[in-house]
Amino acid sequence: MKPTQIEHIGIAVKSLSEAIPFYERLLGTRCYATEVVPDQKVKTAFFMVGSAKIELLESTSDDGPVAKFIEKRGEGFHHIAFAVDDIQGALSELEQHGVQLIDRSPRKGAEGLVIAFLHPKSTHGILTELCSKPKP
Ligand code: CMX
Repeated sequence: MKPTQIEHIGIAVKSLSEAIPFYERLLGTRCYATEVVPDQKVKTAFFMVGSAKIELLESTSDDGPVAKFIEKRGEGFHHIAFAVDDIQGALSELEQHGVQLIDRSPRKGAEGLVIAFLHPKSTHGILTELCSKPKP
């Protein structure tokens, strides 16, 4: 697999309404989109930084992955997402090399992308997301 770029960096926050104005000042740019992703039990907010994005994540449910993460570790760096051309091919290749997949096939993520996660226990501690434009 060869990612084409860092698509985004995910940051878990308790409150988007508090975090968005802070990141708008820090990055000198407006949040250009917010979106609820029901599959992931999160509400997201996006900022462009060069060609990559910062994605703030607020949990929409007490039992969602981001709520559990904040309860255990507090707010902070949550995941890195790489853009790939062929997400299913990348997942198969990684699985063959012993990487533990959270998603064996892609599912719907924010911004119309298809996404899949690799378990942090098999990626040196970093929750890793692959994302790709859906095939027409
Ligand atoms: N980064 C690094 N480690 C993480 C982590 C993260 N984001 N989230 C959990 N972990 C660690 C925990 O600290 C824990 O480690 P220890 O065993 O050493 O304590 C271990 O992984 C297991 O964590 P857990 O709290 O018991 O939670 P689960 O096993 O139930 O779930 C995970 C962990 C990663 C499988 C789950 O959070 C998941 O499926 N994540 C992918 C989906 C997701 O995060 N979606 C939200 C964002 C979506 C978006 O970008 O749109």
